[in-house]
Amino acid sequence: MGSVRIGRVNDELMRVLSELLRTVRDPRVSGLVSIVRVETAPDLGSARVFVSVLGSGDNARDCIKGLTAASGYLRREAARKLRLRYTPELTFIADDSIVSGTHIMELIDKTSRDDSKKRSLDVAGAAEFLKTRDDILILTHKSPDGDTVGSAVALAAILRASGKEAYVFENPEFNKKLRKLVKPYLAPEGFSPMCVAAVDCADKKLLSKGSEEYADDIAIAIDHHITHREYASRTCVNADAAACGEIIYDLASEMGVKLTKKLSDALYVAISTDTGRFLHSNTTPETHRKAAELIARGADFVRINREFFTEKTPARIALEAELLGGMNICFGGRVAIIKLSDETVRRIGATEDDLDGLSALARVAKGVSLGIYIHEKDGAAKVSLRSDEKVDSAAFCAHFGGGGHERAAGCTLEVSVDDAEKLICAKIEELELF
Ligand SMILES: [Mn+2]
Repeated sequence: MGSVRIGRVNDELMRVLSELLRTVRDPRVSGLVSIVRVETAPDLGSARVFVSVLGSGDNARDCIKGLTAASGYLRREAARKLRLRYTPELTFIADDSIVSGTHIMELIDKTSRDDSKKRSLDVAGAAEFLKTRDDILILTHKSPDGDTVGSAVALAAILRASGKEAYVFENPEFNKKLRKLVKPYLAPEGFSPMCVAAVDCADKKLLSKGSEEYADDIAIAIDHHITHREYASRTCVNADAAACGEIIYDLASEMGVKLTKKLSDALYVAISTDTGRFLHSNTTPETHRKAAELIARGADFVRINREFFTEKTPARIALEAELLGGMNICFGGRVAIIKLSDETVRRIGATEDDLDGLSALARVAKGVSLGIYIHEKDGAAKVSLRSDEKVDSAAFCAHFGGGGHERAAGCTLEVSVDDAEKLICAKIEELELF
Protein backbone atom coordinates (compact mmCIF):
# COMPACT_ATOMS: atom_id res chain seq x y z
CA MET A 1 0.00 0.00 0.00
CA GLY A 2 1.68 3.23 -1.12
CA SER A 3 1.83 6.24 1.14
CA VAL A 4 -0.06 8.30 -1.42
CA ARG A 5 -3.00 5.90 -1.23
CA ILE A 6 -2.90 5.90 2.59
CA GLY A 7 -2.81 9.70 2.52
CA ARG A 8 -5.95 9.67 0.43
CA VAL A 9 -7.66 7.18 2.71
CA ASN A 10 -6.80 9.45 5.65
CA ASP A 11 -8.21 12.51 3.87
CA GLU A 12 -11.34 10.69 2.80
CA LEU A 13 -11.94 9.19 6.25
CA MET A 14 -11.48 12.59 7.86
CA ARG A 15 -13.93 14.20 5.47
CA VAL A 16 -16.57 11.50 5.76
CA LEU A 17 -16.26 11.14 9.54
CA SER A 18 -16.50 14.93 9.98
CA GLU A 19 -19.85 14.79 8.17
CA LEU A 20 -20.99 11.73 10.09
CA LEU A 21 -20.21 13.26 13.50
CA ARG A 22 -23.31 15.40 13.14
CA THR A 23 -25.46 12.30 12.82
CA VAL A 24 -24.30 10.70 16.09
CA ARG A 25 -27.25 10.95 18.50
CA ASP A 26 -25.25 10.32 21.69
CA PRO A 27 -25.53 13.50 23.84
CA ARG A 28 -21.90 13.08 24.90
CA VAL A 29 -20.88 13.82 21.30
CA SER A 30 -21.56 17.54 21.06
CA GLY A 31 -21.28 19.96 18.19
CA LEU A 32 -18.00 21.24 19.58
CA VAL A 33 -16.02 18.21 18.56
CA SER A 34 -13.93 18.15 15.41
CA ILE A 35 -11.55 15.72 13.81
CA VAL A 36 -7.98 16.94 13.72
CA ARG A 37 -6.36 14.14 11.77
CA VAL A 38 -6.67 10.49 10.87
CA GLU A 39 -3.82 7.99 10.83
CA THR A 40 -4.62 4.78 9.00
CA ALA A 41 -2.37 1.73 9.39
CA PRO A 42 -0.65 0.64 6.15
CA ASP A 43 -2.70 -2.58 6.05
CA LEU A 44 -5.94 -0.52 6.35
CA GLY A 45 -6.89 -2.68 9.33
CA SER A 46 -7.17 0.16 11.82
CA ALA A 47 -7.18 3.92 12.00
CA ARG A 48 -6.56 6.35 14.83
CA VAL A 49 -8.91 9.29 14.74
CA PHE A 50 -7.66 12.32 16.66
CA VAL A 51 -10.43 14.60 17.85
CA SER A 52 -10.45 17.95 19.50
CA VAL A 53 -13.21 18.86 21.93
CA LEU A 54 -13.87 22.40 23.02
CA GLY A 55 -14.43 22.76 26.75
CA SER A 56 -13.18 21.05 29.89
CA GLY A 57 -11.23 17.80 30.14
CA ASP A 58 -14.38 16.03 31.35
CA ASN A 59 -16.17 17.02 28.15
CA ALA A 60 -13.36 15.51 26.12
CA ARG A 61 -13.35 12.23 28.08
CA ASP A 62 -17.14 11.87 27.78
CA CYS A 63 -17.02 12.70 24.12
CA ILE A 64 -14.38 10.02 23.43
CA LYS A 65 -16.60 7.51 25.27
CA GLY A 66 -19.56 8.52 23.14
CA LEU A 67 -17.54 8.26 19.93
CA THR A 68 -16.17 4.86 20.96
CA ALA A 69 -19.72 3.66 21.59
CA ALA A 70 -20.71 4.91 18.12
CA SER A 71 -17.58 3.59 16.38
CA GLY A 72 -19.38 0.57 14.85
CA TYR A 73 -22.01 2.84 13.32
CA LEU A 74 -19.40 5.35 12.13
CA ARG A 75 -17.27 2.62 10.56
CA ARG A 76 -20.25 1.10 8.77
CA GLU A 77 -21.46 4.43 7.42
CA ALA A 78 -17.96 5.47 6.38
CA ALA A 79 -17.55 2.15 4.55
CA ARG A 80 -20.79 2.75 2.71
CA LYS A 81 -19.89 6.28 1.69
CA LEU A 82 -16.31 5.53 0.70
CA ARG A 83 -16.98 2.15 -0.86
CA LEU A 84 -13.67 0.87 0.44
CA ARG A 85 -13.25 -2.86 0.37
CA TYR A 86 -11.74 -2.77 3.85
CA THR A 87 -12.70 -0.03 6.22
CA PRO A 88 -10.35 0.25 9.16
CA GLU A 89 -11.44 -0.25 12.75
CA LEU A 90 -11.67 3.19 14.35
CA THR A 91 -10.03 4.26 17.60
CA PHE A 92 -10.88 7.73 18.88
CA ILE A 93 -8.19 9.66 20.67
CA ALA A 94 -8.41 13.10 22.30
CA ASP A 95 -5.99 15.50 20.73
CA ASP A 96 -4.57 17.83 23.33
CA SER A 97 -2.55 19.92 20.95
CA ILE A 98 -5.48 22.19 20.26
CA VAL A 99 -6.96 24.05 23.17
CA SER A 100 -8.00 27.48 22.04
CA GLY A 101 -11.13 28.51 20.20
CA THR A 102 -9.06 30.16 17.49
CA HIS A 103 -7.69 26.81 16.46
CA ILE A 104 -11.17 25.40 16.38
CA MET A 105 -12.18 28.22 14.04
CA GLU A 106 -9.25 27.37 11.80
CA LEU A 107 -10.40 23.78 11.75
CA ILE A 108 -13.96 24.74 10.92
CA ASP A 109 -12.58 26.93 8.17
CA LYS A 110 -10.50 24.09 6.82
CA THR A 111 -13.48 21.76 6.88
CA SER A 112 -15.57 24.17 4.85
CA ARG A 113 -12.67 24.64 2.46
CA ASP A 114 -12.57 20.87 2.12
CA ASP A 115 -16.06 21.16 0.63
CA SER A 116 -14.38 22.23 -2.57
CA LYS A 117 -12.11 19.17 -2.44
CA LYS A 118 -12.84 16.04 -4.42
CA ARG A 119 -15.62 13.86 -3.12
CA SER A 120 -17.10 10.59 -4.27
CA LEU A 121 -20.85 10.28 -4.59
CA ASP A 122 -23.19 7.38 -5.07
CA VAL A 123 -25.96 7.72 -7.66
CA ALA A 124 -28.37 9.20 -5.08
CA GLY A 125 -25.70 11.75 -4.14
CA ALA A 126 -25.11 12.60 -7.80
CA ALA A 127 -28.87 13.10 -8.27
CA GLU A 128 -29.05 15.36 -5.21
CA PHE A 129 -26.16 17.42 -6.51
CA LEU A 130 -27.53 17.77 -10.05
CA LYS A 131 -30.92 18.85 -8.68
CA THR A 132 -29.20 21.93 -7.25
CA ARG A 133 -27.59 22.92 -10.56
CA ASP A 134 -28.72 24.44 -13.86
CA ASP A 135 -27.21 25.41 -17.24
CA ILE A 136 -25.26 22.19 -17.46
CA LEU A 137 -22.73 21.30 -20.14
CA ILE A 138 -21.86 17.64 -20.66
CA LEU A 139 -18.48 16.53 -22.00
CA THR A 140 -17.65 13.29 -23.81
CA HIS A 141 -14.30 11.54 -24.29
CA LYS A 142 -11.79 11.45 -27.14
CA SER A 143 -12.42 8.78 -29.80
CA PRO A 144 -16.08 8.90 -28.75
CA ASP A 145 -18.06 5.68 -28.64
CA GLY A 146 -21.70 4.74 -28.16
CA ASP A 147 -21.36 4.75 -24.37
CA THR A 148 -19.99 8.26 -23.91
CA VAL A 149 -22.45 9.72 -26.45
CA GLY A 150 -25.47 7.66 -25.34
CA SER A 151 -24.73 8.56 -21.71
CA ALA A 152 -24.29 12.26 -22.50
CA VAL A 153 -27.51 12.41 -24.49
CA ALA A 154 -29.42 10.51 -21.80
CA LEU A 155 -28.04 12.75 -19.04
CA ALA A 156 -29.02 15.87 -21.01
CA ALA A 157 -32.52 14.42 -21.54
CA ILE A 158 -32.87 13.59 -17.82
CA LEU A 159 -31.79 17.09 -16.80
CA ARG A 160 -34.15 18.68 -19.31
CA ALA A 161 -37.00 16.52 -18.02
CA SER A 162 -36.13 17.94 -14.58
CA GLY A 163 -36.72 21.46 -15.92
CA LYS A 164 -33.10 22.37 -16.49
CA GLU A 165 -31.12 23.63 -19.42
CA ALA A 166 -28.56 21.02 -20.45
CA TYR A 167 -26.41 20.48 -23.53
CA VAL A 168 -23.75 18.15 -24.84
CA PHE A 169 -20.48 19.78 -25.84
CA GLU A 170 -19.31 19.47 -29.43
CA ASN A 171 -16.73 16.73 -30.02
CA PRO A 172 -14.98 17.02 -33.41
CA GLU A 173 -14.58 13.24 -33.50
CA PHE A 174 -18.29 12.34 -33.51
CA ASN A 175 -18.92 10.07 -36.50
CA LYS A 176 -22.15 10.17 -38.54
CA LYS A 177 -24.09 7.71 -36.35
CA LEU A 178 -23.11 9.41 -33.10
CA ARG A 179 -23.70 12.90 -34.46
CA LYS A 180 -27.22 11.93 -35.48
CA LEU A 181 -27.91 10.79 -31.91
CA VAL A 182 -26.40 13.86 -30.24
CA LYS A 183 -27.57 16.55 -32.67
CA PRO A 184 -30.73 17.67 -30.81
CA TYR A 185 -28.64 18.16 -27.65
CA LEU A 186 -25.54 19.93 -28.97
CA ALA A 187 -24.74 23.17 -27.15
CA PRO A 188 -25.44 26.31 -29.17
CA GLU A 189 -22.57 28.69 -29.73
CA GLY A 190 -22.10 31.08 -26.85
CA PHE A 191 -23.76 28.84 -24.25
CA SER A 192 -22.06 29.59 -20.98
CA PRO A 193 -22.50 26.78 -18.47
CA MET A 194 -22.91 27.12 -14.73
CA CYS A 195 -21.96 23.49 -14.24
CA VAL A 196 -19.82 21.10 -16.30
CA ALA A 197 -20.24 17.32 -16.19
CA ALA A 198 -18.22 14.54 -17.87
CA VAL A 199 -19.47 11.06 -18.72
CA ASP A 200 -17.60 7.79 -19.39
CA CYS A 201 -14.26 9.57 -19.19
CA ALA A 202 -11.58 8.00 -16.98
CA ASP A 203 -9.00 10.75 -17.17
CA LYS A 204 -8.86 14.50 -17.70
CA LYS A 205 -6.43 13.90 -20.56
CA LEU A 206 -9.06 11.83 -22.37
CA LEU A 207 -11.68 14.59 -22.54
CA SER A 208 -12.71 15.52 -26.08
CA LYS A 209 -10.54 17.85 -28.15
CA GLY A 210 -11.60 21.46 -27.67
CA SER A 211 -12.88 21.00 -24.11
CA GLU A 212 -9.55 22.00 -22.49
CA GLU A 213 -10.99 25.23 -21.07
CA TYR A 214 -13.34 23.18 -18.88
CA ALA A 215 -10.95 20.37 -17.90
CA ASP A 216 -10.00 21.86 -14.51
CA ASP A 217 -13.52 22.91 -13.70
CA ILE A 218 -15.56 19.72 -13.95
CA ALA A 219 -18.19 19.71 -11.19
CA ILE A 220 -19.09 16.05 -11.57
CA ALA A 221 -17.70 13.04 -13.43
CA ILE A 222 -19.90 10.00 -13.92
CA ASP A 223 -17.94 6.95 -15.02
CA HIS A 224 -17.54 3.17 -14.84
CA HIS A 225 -13.82 2.74 -15.54
CA ILE A 226 -11.89 0.97 -12.81
CA THR A 227 -8.93 3.13 -13.81
CA HIS A 228 -10.87 6.37 -13.17
CA ARG A 229 -8.59 9.17 -11.98
CA GLU A 230 -10.49 11.61 -9.87
CA TYR A 231 -10.19 14.84 -11.87
CA ALA A 232 -13.60 16.33 -11.08
CA SER A 233 -14.82 18.00 -7.86
CA ARG A 234 -17.35 15.20 -7.48
CA THR A 235 -17.00 11.69 -8.78
CA CYS A 236 -19.72 9.11 -9.23
CA VAL A 237 -17.97 5.90 -10.29
CA ASN A 238 -19.32 2.39 -10.36
CA ALA A 239 -16.76 0.01 -11.81
CA ASP A 240 -19.27 -2.86 -11.69
CA ALA A 241 -21.43 -1.17 -14.32
CA ALA A 242 -20.86 -2.64 -17.79
CA ALA A 243 -21.45 0.78 -19.32
CA CYS A 244 -21.62 4.34 -18.05
CA GLY A 245 -25.15 4.16 -19.45
CA GLU A 246 -26.05 1.77 -16.62
CA ILE A 247 -25.22 4.47 -14.06
CA ILE A 248 -27.19 7.08 -16.00
CA TYR A 249 -30.10 4.61 -16.06
CA ASP A 250 -30.02 4.52 -12.24
CA LEU A 251 -29.71 8.30 -12.15
CA ALA A 252 -32.95 8.66 -14.11
CA SER A 253 -34.85 6.77 -11.45
CA GLU A 254 -33.07 8.65 -8.62
CA MET A 255 -34.13 11.92 -10.22
CA GLY A 256 -37.67 10.65 -10.73
CA VAL A 257 -37.47 10.93 -14.52
CA LYS A 258 -39.57 8.56 -16.60
CA LEU A 259 -37.81 6.48 -19.25
CA THR A 260 -39.22 7.92 -22.46
CA LYS A 261 -38.56 6.30 -25.84
CA LYS A 262 -35.83 8.85 -26.65
CA LEU A 263 -34.12 8.33 -23.32
CA SER A 264 -34.41 4.55 -23.68
CA ASP A 265 -32.86 4.69 -27.16
CA ALA A 266 -29.85 6.66 -25.90
CA LEU A 267 -29.31 4.37 -22.92
CA TYR A 268 -29.70 1.27 -25.10
CA VAL A 269 -27.02 2.60 -27.47
CA ALA A 270 -24.69 3.15 -24.49
CA ILE A 271 -25.22 -0.29 -22.95
CA SER A 272 -25.43 -2.30 -26.16
CA THR A 273 -22.24 -0.83 -27.64
CA ASP A 274 -20.10 -1.06 -24.50
CA THR A 275 -21.00 -4.73 -24.05
CA GLY A 276 -20.54 -5.59 -27.75
CA ARG A 277 -24.24 -6.46 -27.94
CA PHE A 278 -24.14 -8.20 -24.55
CA LEU A 279 -21.29 -10.52 -25.61
CA HIS A 280 -18.33 -9.11 -23.66
CA SER A 281 -17.46 -10.48 -20.24
CA ASN A 282 -18.49 -7.20 -18.56
CA THR A 283 -22.15 -8.07 -19.22
CA THR A 284 -24.09 -8.96 -16.05
CA PRO A 285 -27.64 -10.11 -15.29
CA GLU A 286 -28.24 -6.49 -14.22
CA THR A 287 -27.17 -5.30 -17.68
CA HIS A 288 -29.78 -7.57 -19.24
CA ARG A 289 -32.46 -6.47 -16.77
CA LYS A 290 -31.83 -2.83 -17.63
CA ALA A 291 -31.80 -3.55 -21.37
CA ALA A 292 -35.07 -5.46 -21.02
CA GLU A 293 -36.67 -2.48 -19.27
CA LEU A 294 -35.37 -0.14 -21.99
CA ILE A 295 -36.94 -2.35 -24.66
CA ALA A 296 -40.18 -2.35 -22.67
CA ARG A 297 -40.03 1.48 -22.73
CA GLY A 298 -39.74 1.49 -26.50
CA ALA A 299 -36.01 1.40 -27.24
CA ASP A 300 -35.65 0.58 -30.93
CA PHE A 301 -33.15 -2.24 -30.41
CA VAL A 302 -33.56 -3.64 -33.92
CA ARG A 303 -32.61 -0.35 -35.59
CA ILE A 304 -29.86 0.42 -33.04
CA ASN A 305 -28.18 -2.96 -33.30
CA ARG A 306 -28.39 -2.87 -37.07
CA GLU A 307 -26.98 0.67 -37.23
CA PHE A 308 -24.18 0.07 -34.76
CA PHE A 309 -23.27 -3.55 -35.50
CA THR A 310 -24.55 -5.47 -38.48
CA GLU A 311 -24.82 -2.79 -41.16
CA LYS A 312 -21.66 -2.33 -43.23
CA THR A 313 -20.60 0.18 -45.87
CA PRO A 314 -19.45 -1.19 -49.23
CA ALA A 315 -15.91 -0.06 -48.34
CA ARG A 316 -16.05 -1.99 -45.06
CA ILE A 317 -17.25 -5.12 -46.85
CA ALA A 318 -14.40 -4.78 -49.37
CA LEU A 319 -11.92 -4.34 -46.50
CA GLU A 320 -13.14 -7.40 -44.62
CA ALA A 321 -13.16 -9.47 -47.80
CA GLU A 322 -9.55 -8.50 -48.48
CA LEU A 323 -8.39 -9.09 -44.91
CA LEU A 324 -10.19 -12.40 -44.47
CA GLY A 325 -9.09 -13.58 -47.92
CA GLY A 326 -5.47 -12.88 -47.06
CA MET A 327 -5.62 -14.26 -43.53
CA ASN A 328 -2.50 -16.21 -42.62
CA ILE A 329 -3.39 -19.06 -40.28
CA CYS A 330 -0.16 -20.45 -38.87
CA PHE A 331 1.41 -22.25 -35.89
CA GLY A 332 -0.83 -25.26 -36.40
CA GLY A 333 -3.99 -23.18 -36.65
CA ARG A 334 -3.41 -21.40 -33.32
CA VAL A 335 -2.41 -18.00 -34.71
CA ALA A 336 -4.20 -15.91 -37.34
CA ILE A 337 -2.64 -12.82 -38.90
CA ILE A 338 -4.33 -10.16 -41.04
CA LYS A 339 -2.55 -7.21 -42.60
CA LEU A 340 -3.72 -3.90 -43.99
CA SER A 341 -1.57 -1.47 -45.97
CA ASP A 342 -2.19 2.21 -46.69
CA GLU A 343 -2.29 1.32 -50.37
CA THR A 344 -5.30 -0.98 -49.75
CA VAL A 345 -7.14 1.65 -47.71
CA ARG A 346 -6.67 4.17 -50.52
CA ARG A 347 -7.63 1.74 -53.26
CA ILE A 348 -10.85 0.79 -51.47
CA GLY A 349 -11.58 4.38 -50.41
CA ALA A 350 -12.15 3.40 -46.78
CA THR A 351 -12.67 6.07 -44.11
CA GLU A 352 -11.53 6.02 -40.44
CA ASP A 353 -15.03 4.78 -39.55
CA ASP A 354 -14.62 1.83 -41.90
CA LEU A 355 -11.43 0.78 -40.09
CA ASP A 356 -13.06 0.74 -36.67
CA GLY A 357 -12.84 -2.57 -34.78
CA LEU A 358 -10.98 -4.52 -37.49
CA SER A 359 -8.60 -5.89 -34.86
CA ALA A 360 -11.32 -8.28 -33.65
CA LEU A 361 -11.48 -9.92 -37.08
CA ALA A 362 -8.38 -12.09 -36.73
CA ARG A 363 -9.73 -14.01 -33.77
CA VAL A 364 -12.95 -15.19 -35.42
CA ALA A 365 -11.24 -18.30 -36.86
CA LYS A 366 -12.06 -21.47 -34.93
CA GLY A 367 -9.16 -22.86 -32.92
CA VAL A 368 -7.22 -19.58 -33.01
CA SER A 369 -5.85 -18.49 -29.63
CA LEU A 370 -4.02 -15.43 -30.86
CA GLY A 371 -5.40 -13.05 -33.50
CA ILE A 372 -3.00 -10.47 -34.88
CA TYR A 373 -3.97 -7.42 -36.90
CA ILE A 374 -1.15 -5.42 -38.44
CA HIS A 375 -1.89 -2.17 -40.19
CA GLU A 376 0.19 0.59 -41.66
CA LYS A 377 -0.11 3.93 -39.94
CA ASP A 378 2.12 6.95 -40.52
CA GLY A 379 4.74 4.76 -42.14
CA ALA A 380 4.95 2.34 -39.18
CA ALA A 381 3.28 -0.99 -38.47
CA LYS A 382 0.65 -0.92 -35.73
CA VAL A 383 0.12 -4.36 -34.26
CA SER A 384 -3.03 -5.31 -32.31
CA LEU A 385 -3.31 -8.61 -30.47
CA ARG A 386 -6.49 -10.33 -29.31
CA SER A 387 -6.04 -13.55 -27.40
CA ASP A 388 -7.81 -16.14 -25.28
CA GLU A 389 -6.65 -17.20 -21.82
CA LYS A 390 -3.75 -19.23 -23.27
CA VAL A 391 -1.81 -16.14 -24.33
CA ASP A 392 -0.93 -13.00 -22.39
CA SER A 393 -1.15 -10.32 -25.09
CA ALA A 394 0.21 -7.55 -22.86
CA ALA A 395 3.29 -9.58 -21.91
CA PHE A 396 3.92 -10.41 -25.56
CA CYS A 397 3.60 -6.79 -26.70
CA ALA A 398 5.94 -5.70 -23.92
CA HIS A 399 8.76 -7.42 -25.89
CA PHE A 400 8.22 -4.71 -28.51
CA GLY A 401 7.72 -1.81 -26.12
CA GLY A 402 3.92 -2.01 -26.22
CA GLY A 403 1.30 -2.88 -23.64
CA GLY A 404 -2.38 -3.24 -22.81
CA HIS A 405 -4.54 -5.91 -21.22
CA GLU A 406 -4.05 -9.68 -21.01
CA ARG A 407 -6.63 -10.34 -23.73
CA ALA A 408 -6.07 -7.24 -25.87
CA ALA A 409 -2.82 -5.36 -26.37
CA GLY A 410 -0.78 -3.56 -28.98
CA CYS A 411 2.60 -2.27 -30.07
CA THR A 412 4.11 -0.26 -32.90
CA LEU A 413 7.06 -1.43 -35.01
CA GLU A 414 8.95 1.03 -37.19
CA VAL A 415 9.00 -1.36 -40.15
CA SER A 416 6.72 -2.35 -43.05
CA VAL A 417 3.66 -4.50 -42.27
CA ASP A 418 5.30 -7.50 -43.98
CA ASP A 419 8.48 -7.14 -41.90
CA ALA A 420 6.37 -6.67 -38.76
CA GLU A 421 4.68 -10.00 -39.47
CA LYS A 422 8.09 -11.70 -39.79
CA LEU A 423 9.34 -10.16 -36.52
CA ILE A 424 6.17 -11.15 -34.63
CA CYS A 425 6.31 -14.73 -35.92
CA ALA A 426 10.01 -15.01 -35.03
CA LYS A 427 9.18 -13.85 -31.48
CA ILE A 428 6.34 -16.39 -31.14
CA GLU A 429 8.79 -19.11 -32.21
CA GLU A 430 11.50 -17.87 -29.88
CA LEU A 431 9.09 -17.82 -26.91
CA GLU A 432 7.73 -21.23 -27.97
CA LEU A 433 4.20 -19.95 -27.41
CA PHE A 434 2.69 -22.77 -29.46
MN1 LIG B 1 -17.88 3.07 -21.35
